[in-house]
Amino acid sequence: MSDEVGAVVDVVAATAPEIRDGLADRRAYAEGENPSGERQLAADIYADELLCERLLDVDAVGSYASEERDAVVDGGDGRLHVACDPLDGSSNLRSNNTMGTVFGVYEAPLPAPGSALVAAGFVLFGPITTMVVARDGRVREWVLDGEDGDRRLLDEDLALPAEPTVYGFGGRVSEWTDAFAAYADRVAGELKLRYGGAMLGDVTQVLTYGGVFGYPGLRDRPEGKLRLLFEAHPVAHVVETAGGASSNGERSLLELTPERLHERTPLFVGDPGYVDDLEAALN
Ligand code: P6P
Repeated sequence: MSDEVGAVVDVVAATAPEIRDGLADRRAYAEGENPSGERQLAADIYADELLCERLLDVDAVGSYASEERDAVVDGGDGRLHVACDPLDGSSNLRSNNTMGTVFGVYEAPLPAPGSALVAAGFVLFGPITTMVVARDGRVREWVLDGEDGDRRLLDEDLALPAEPTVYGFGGRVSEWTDAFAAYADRVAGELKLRYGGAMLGDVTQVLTYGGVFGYPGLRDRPEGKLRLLFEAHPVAHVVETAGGASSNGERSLLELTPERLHERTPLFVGDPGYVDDLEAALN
């Protein structure tokens, strides 16, 4: 990809092997917390520093924001603004399970509306390293198996399977609202549970097998856990481009504009029928 958005994607792809190679020796907690009050692993900080430096080196990138930083980092007058969670699911590092890097490329200053996304995607550190990118109305998937971002195309038009098979819902069941618990109970009677504790792995289950993933608003935390700008917008852009739906319980996540950089939202993505049923169940 030689264009401006392609330059951003190329940087994420080229940085992924270094992030993955740096995981084994960065499993310890660092001193601080991220702006959401969550403890940071050394790996979180390492991934964030690599991506911030490399992405701001792209002329077209005017700013960078991440889940690990309080404020947007200015990078000049480029027209693209990149928001990312450098290592989403890093709590899975101690248990050696999946995690990844998720990013959104906006044509407006951050925090931006979902409608300002021109591309979004994620790298998944699973048994193999893959990357999914949604742009220009299409989702592509690659294996990242070389150094410097070399990649092999796996799927040039990834589409959500029409037949839903799996589901995964975050949060403790005791913290679910009665309305969501009733919906989840129905879904559990129809689909197979696939919940790995890292959004990107769980969303990839849905993209691969069809179904629905969500992290609902909770009794004492109606805004839920996941971040609108860094997690919800990008995965909603990928899943909707792949033919699925997204929701915060009321409307598409892409219709939302965060007022604050680290604003949280309930998040649901996947089969349009199950997403419609969720919105009906919650309202
Ligand atoms: P819980 C990982 O920490 C994360 O941000 C998402 O990747 C994941 O979906 C969620 O939190 C898991 O949260 O409460 O199940 O540990």
